[in-house]
Amino acid sequence: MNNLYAAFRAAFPSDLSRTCLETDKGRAVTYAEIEEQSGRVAALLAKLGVKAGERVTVQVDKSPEALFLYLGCLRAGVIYMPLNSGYTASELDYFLSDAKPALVVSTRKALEEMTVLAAKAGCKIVLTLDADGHGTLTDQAQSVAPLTGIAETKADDVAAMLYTSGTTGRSKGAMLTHRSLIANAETLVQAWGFSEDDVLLHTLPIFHVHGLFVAFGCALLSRAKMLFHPAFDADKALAAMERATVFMGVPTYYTRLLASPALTKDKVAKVRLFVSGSAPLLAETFSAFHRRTGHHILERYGMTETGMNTSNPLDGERRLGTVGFPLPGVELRVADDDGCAVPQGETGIIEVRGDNVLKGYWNNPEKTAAAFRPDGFFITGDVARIDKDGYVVIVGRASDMIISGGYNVYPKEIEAVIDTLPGVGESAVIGVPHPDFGEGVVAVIRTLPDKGHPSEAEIVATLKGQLAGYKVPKKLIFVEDLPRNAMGKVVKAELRKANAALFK
Ligand code: MCA
Ligand code: AMP
Repeated sequence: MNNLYAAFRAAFPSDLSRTCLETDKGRAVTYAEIEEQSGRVAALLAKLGVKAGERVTVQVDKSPEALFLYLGCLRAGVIYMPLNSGYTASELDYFLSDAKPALVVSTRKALEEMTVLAAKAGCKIVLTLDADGHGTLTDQAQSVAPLTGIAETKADDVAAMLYTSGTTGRSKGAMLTHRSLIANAETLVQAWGFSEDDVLLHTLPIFHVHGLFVAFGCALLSRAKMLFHPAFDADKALAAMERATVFMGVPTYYTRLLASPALTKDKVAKVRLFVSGSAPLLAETFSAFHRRTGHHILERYGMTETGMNTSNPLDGERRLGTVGFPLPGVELRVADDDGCAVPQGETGIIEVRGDNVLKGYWNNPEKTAAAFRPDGFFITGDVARIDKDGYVVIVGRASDMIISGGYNVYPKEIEAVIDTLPGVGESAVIGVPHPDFGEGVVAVIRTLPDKGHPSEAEIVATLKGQLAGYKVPKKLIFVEDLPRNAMGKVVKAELRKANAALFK
């Protein structure tokens, strides 16, 4: 089976009138509806002239219709390219001009702005889709007869493209094939024991790997029912938890659940599995969650480029501070700078190889070549060691990337905006421990003497105009000098240490 949708459809129950997902408003979406509506989207794409291998760029809110769109693209063999709904016009401008989509789907509110940006990137068709499922996409899809088949894609064809940044600023489109997405989802269904008796509480955004390929993929491949929430809200999640058997989230979800007195053993009596990932789970969260609920959260590790690489075991010890073992089908080594495995227990960079790994970066053979070793291992940039029992322990990152509430933040992007402001000499953006987001973004700004500089509020306003909200520093610190090493380079480690208690 070479098309991800074909793999999903093969797992559908024989009775298509069964509920596949239920929204927080009580709307039930059946497998028959999934089949029909994704078929309508696929037929509409053909009618609009969007061909296999072309990109459909999507910046919409979470809804069942957004899933129909994703599945319709798979069925048509068209590349699905979801974008974080928080991205601003200047961020979108880059993604569109790089990806050159044949079709863009946006909210009605963003239509005017998106039409201009799309046209600039050579794309003439912009359709709309709102959180309530309405929009020109839905209207037009209802006017065509649904496609009943599935495009004959090859395993190596790109199913989705997700943008992700390296250390050096500009995002790159990670091309994920049908084969990688099928392989990784099938592995996770096995590893985590998913079955049609499961009820997955789905509160993650669906523009990233975690919510789209891991959570949704596991549910569709196993016929598990989904309780589908538009976003994570601790109170609403807890109210729904009584009916769930599996929950997945980033560490912030767990700290927010713990902050509520409503999280009790009784509340989670039906849950068999809690999964965490996308950012390090703190030991105190793991332990507090166990004390409160009796559950050891299962921590796993992955990346946009690779899907999931390692997982703590479903049965067996889920070891605190580790991300478990390489998943079946994933070869993993901890290597030195030359790509040679270091002895067990020593620290190096995680490299992985397997069907799960991306095909390459869109339109970027140099970055693709630099990301792989000659023997096909992909260099993740995550610093780790393997403990004596084989558990992988992540100890850091090769880049100074920050992970805030499960979203990656690249300091360079923020520094580039701040450094252009009057009266600013230079800025250094760092991540420091934050009780809610895991890491909180902080900008340390060296101001120029006697020049005057914009106020904190003005700088924040400028940043918000250009960057998604989660990237905007939670705190700005003005200094006369930044700590430097002998080469004159700012020593961020020192800044992180000095500000470690900022949010405590
Ligand atoms: C929202 N805000 C944030 C974040 N999210 N600030 C810092 N970090 C964040 N993550 C800001 C907004 O800009 C806004 O700022 C204010 O918080 C309120 O926004 P709202 O949307 O209401 O926030 P929220 O609902 O509290 O959202 C926090 C959240 C959300 C629930 C933790 O960020 C979230 O769902 N994160 C999950 C991310 C995720 O799925 N990651 C997986 C990536 P202002 O008020 O100033 O405007 S996939 C991945 O990493 C790999 C493959 C893997 O291993 O999974
Ligand atoms: P992204 O580029 O959004 O896919 O983020 C992937 C990065 O998130 C990885 O390279 C890791 O640095 C980090 N990550 C994901 N899961 C974990 C985890 N369980 N523990 C620590 N870091 C993680």
